[in-house]
Amino acid sequence: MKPLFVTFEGGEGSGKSTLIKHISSWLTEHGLPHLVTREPGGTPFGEKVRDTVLDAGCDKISAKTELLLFLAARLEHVEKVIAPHLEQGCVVLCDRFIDSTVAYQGYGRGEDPARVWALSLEVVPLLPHITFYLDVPIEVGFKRVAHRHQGIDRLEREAFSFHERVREGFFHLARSCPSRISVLDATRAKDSVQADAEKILAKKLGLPYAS
Ligand code: Z5A
Repeated sequence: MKPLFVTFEGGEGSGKSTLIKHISSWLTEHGLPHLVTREPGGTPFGEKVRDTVLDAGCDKISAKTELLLFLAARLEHVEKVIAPHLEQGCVVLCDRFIDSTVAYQGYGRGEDPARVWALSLEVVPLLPHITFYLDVPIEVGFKRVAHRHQGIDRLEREAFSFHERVREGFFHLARSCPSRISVLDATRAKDSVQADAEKILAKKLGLPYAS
């Protein structure tokens, strides 16, 4: 079994969770063992960091503190969960990873993106094999999740301009790493987005794919 680390990136409501669920079923149909996980989260510590860092009632923490919290959660996640699964030859599907850190804490919060990238890799020297960046205009993504009852978190309540900078950041990353990051136009119907992702994964995994 060849391990494969796949990450899903995008703005709020871009359809990452929906696509991951679909790809998980698709991998099951092909009999491929896999893990579905997310960031921040994926370990008990990571879930606590998630609660803290996304808590809308949390006092304003500095951009650097926020960055270090995401990285601390990632280190635990990779050491305790992701790396052991990859070592067993699993496919790991992860909702957000390093590109979110560069896009949100770098481009969004205004920390130097190159430094955020370098620090992230110093703390956790692991890059995904494949990253799907699901692109939707900010207003489309927010409209899709507007019905949720839980209220909006610290990052969601940031200004429109913050989310625009994040989106630009994702585009910049995609241009810098074209062999790793596939940009999917996520304004299309779910089945079109899913078909694109399946095709790319089938090629990488050596699976037959009828388009
Ligand atoms: N963050 C960070 O700042 N730095 C970091 O290093 C990391 C994370 C790792 C996590 O939020 C926050 O953490 C995130 C960045 C920050 N903050 N923001 N903003 P989260 O995990 O709670 O939220 P999210 O990642 O933004 O996920 P989401 O809101 O759940 O969106 P999604 O997973 O991308 O979308 P979805 O749940 O699959 O779909 C939303 C709805 O759209 C749903 O009703 C679907 O049925 C529908 N949908 C999905 N696809 C389509 C298509 N193609 N057409 C129409 N409708 C669709």
